[in-house]
Amino acid sequence: QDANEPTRTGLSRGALKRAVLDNLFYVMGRFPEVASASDRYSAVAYTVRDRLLERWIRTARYYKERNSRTVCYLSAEYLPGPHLLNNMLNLGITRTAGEVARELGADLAEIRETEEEPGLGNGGLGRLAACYMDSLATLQIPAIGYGIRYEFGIFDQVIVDGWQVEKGDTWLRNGNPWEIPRPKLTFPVGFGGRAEHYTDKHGVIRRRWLPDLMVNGVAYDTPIMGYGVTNGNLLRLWKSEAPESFNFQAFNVGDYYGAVHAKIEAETLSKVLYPNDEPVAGKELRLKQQYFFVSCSLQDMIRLQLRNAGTLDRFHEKYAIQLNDTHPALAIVELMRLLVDEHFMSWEQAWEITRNSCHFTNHTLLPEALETWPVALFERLLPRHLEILYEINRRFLDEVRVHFLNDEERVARMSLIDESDGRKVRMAHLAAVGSRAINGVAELHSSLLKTTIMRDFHDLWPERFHNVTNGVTPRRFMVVSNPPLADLISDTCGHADWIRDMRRLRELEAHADDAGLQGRWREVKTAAKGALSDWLGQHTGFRPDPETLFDVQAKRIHEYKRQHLNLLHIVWLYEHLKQNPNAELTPRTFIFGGKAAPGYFMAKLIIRLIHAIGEVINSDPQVNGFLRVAFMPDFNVKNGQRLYPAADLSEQISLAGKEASGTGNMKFAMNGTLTIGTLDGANIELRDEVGHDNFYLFGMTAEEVQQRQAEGYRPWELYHGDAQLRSAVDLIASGLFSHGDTELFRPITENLIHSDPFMVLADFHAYQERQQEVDRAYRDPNHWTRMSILNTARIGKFSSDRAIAEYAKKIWQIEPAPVELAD
Ligand code: 26M
Repeated sequence: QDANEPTRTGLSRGALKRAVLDNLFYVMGRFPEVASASDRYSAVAYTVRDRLLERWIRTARYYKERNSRTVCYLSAEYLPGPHLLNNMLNLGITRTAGEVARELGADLAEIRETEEEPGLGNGGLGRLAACYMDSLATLQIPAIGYGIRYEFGIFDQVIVDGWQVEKGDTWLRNGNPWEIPRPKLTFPVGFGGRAEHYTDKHGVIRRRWLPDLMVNGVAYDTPIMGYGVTNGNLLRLWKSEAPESFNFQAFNVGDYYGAVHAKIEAETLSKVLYPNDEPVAGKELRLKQQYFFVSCSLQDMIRLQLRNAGTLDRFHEKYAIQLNDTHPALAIVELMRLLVDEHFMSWEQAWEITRNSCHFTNHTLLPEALETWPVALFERLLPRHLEILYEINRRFLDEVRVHFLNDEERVARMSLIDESDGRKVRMAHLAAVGSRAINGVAELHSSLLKTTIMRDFHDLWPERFHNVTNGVTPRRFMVVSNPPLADLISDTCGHADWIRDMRRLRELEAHADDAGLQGRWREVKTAAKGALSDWLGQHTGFRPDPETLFDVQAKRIHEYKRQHLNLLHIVWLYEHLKQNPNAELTPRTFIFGGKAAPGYFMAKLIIRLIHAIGEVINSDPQVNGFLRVAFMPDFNVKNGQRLYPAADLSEQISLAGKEASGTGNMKFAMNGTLTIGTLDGANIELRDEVGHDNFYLFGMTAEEVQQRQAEGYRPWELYHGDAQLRSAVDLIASGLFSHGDTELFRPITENLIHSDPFMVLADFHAYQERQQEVDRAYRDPNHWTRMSILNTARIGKFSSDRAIAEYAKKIWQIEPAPVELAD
């Protein structure tokens, strides 16, 4: 029967095996004997891809026939992680594929390792976009994710002498089996030039833009399949290219060099991802990237709507555009320009459509992370857009004046233009004015939005404000990254429906005290720790002991996330152990992971300090039975998948009020990791869900932080007043960790003592106390395992399926469109 199955679509062992051999020969041009690991990977990937295509194309046809309302998720970043195993899971062929690999003398684990992940994002925001694409498909909601096909994604991090060194990411080196180029789907995007008046054929005076540079955006499509459904959505990323005509123009006037130069300029646009998780002032190329992908995406939507409806009058009924932070906020101005200038719509109607199409998610309250663009730069690159922005602002400020009589200060505060220090466009204000709905990403964050950076907007339009607490996909972060745990859960619950309905994990609760489950639960955790240890041993030379408590902090390195609070505690523990060699202490391995923005001096120095402390502690036989420090280089989606299953304790220790949500907290807890954390972001809701007894809370509340700062925060008083804290800081300053160099870490210690903007010293004592409680609790395995099981059992709320269902209902008003697979 297997022999009769079609080679390109069959899911049986026989069909899969034939397909892999076929692809190895006809796509990669290799006999099995001479195939490289990369050839084998590609052959398997093409085999899986073929099987997605039927579903994917069927979905596209079905959505088109139904003319379904469609979510357009606009994001400058996506971090999907490796596709292969996720797609196998969605097709339900993971097991068969493993068998086929074995029969062919290959190993699925090795094939899986060979995949390069698309690192098209920095961290939380990009990974959230990928989780949402997964859930949109699984919930059968028609959606297109629009973004940029960066040729170079986030850098690879290597550690040299304890310092971060950035290596260029070459993810496309061996080709990308998951994408399909669509050269016919190309849109022109203009830059620079000027705007002018002209008289149209009806004698009406209109305005138009005459750009002086044109770039093409070419679509590259990647299928995003749902779990256990036929639906497959579309991730459409734009690559920039020079228009063909450009060459000839310049060639005719003899400027060959100029033509080549222009071509290179055009291709630069989608070359590289900015590796910062906050804006760097006035980077022209970044603004170009944003406009480039926004313009291509809107032109694509308009094309589809004109093809289906013949008019743009109901554009907003067809599309729900979601702006992932302000990076795509130019969509508001560009949609106005396209409707008014190019499709000759009245301003009023165009504004009605624009404002009813767009929705804005904010991801940060940090003032330094709010995007602004110098008006002069904006005008030079997008002169017509600046005019439109001014007109939007003029009408908006009139509305403000009518609503709040005699309050010109408020008008100045709310203006789309910041006039205070060189004129700047405020992108968050633009996003707010042009959107139907504005949301934060956790309860605390959404409520702080209303009282801080968006306060005036909340006064004006309270009904536009929402909260949608972030979520993450259990497919990737449980089933794909931790199969033994997934199997154990399914076994215990008697079904695998929890993968689609995470609230059903609650069924585990009844078994939390069951000795049999506890034993198996611990075995799964210990095996994951062993696997992580092996990996770390191979990649760093230090193999942690899986018997120790694995205490993990993995996220971008940032002062507000307070990796240095963790370090101060480690240094304190070290001193404590040296002074009390017989102290009763649970053996622990502190594991860090995370990249620093290449230009963020303090973050890079924190990485150096982690290594410095690790070097001294790990080679001190006096403490080695109890204390070790490891750093996992190149924290990315793939490496995260190794980390989450292996952690006993997850560090979520940002200063309250600073972390919008955090999503690592959820990924760890799903895998039975306990959290030590502050009342920040989604930690608050996570603690409420898993139970206050199963969460290690410490630190000031956001309100206390505000009060403390208003009173005047004086870290040096804390430093002088607390002997343990002082000696921990002093030990770093003493040069112990830097071969006697007392200068190296001074920027960190001085900053803590004299400024401490993220109040590390204020929370130190509470943190240390709570860590002692962790230490004691871990020594009671049954109690610890019970808490671990309860964390997983009660984590259901943080599935991205719940988050997307909330967006669908509260924000987008969109219904599922289930696709049937043909019989
Ligand atoms: C902007 C302009 C120029 C260059 C880079 C940027 C930029 C890129 C990424 C700014 C911010 C970026 O990401 C911010 C981010 O990842 N925020 C995180 O979003 C998560 C998902 O909502 C939250 O869970 C985190 O709390 C939040 O820090």
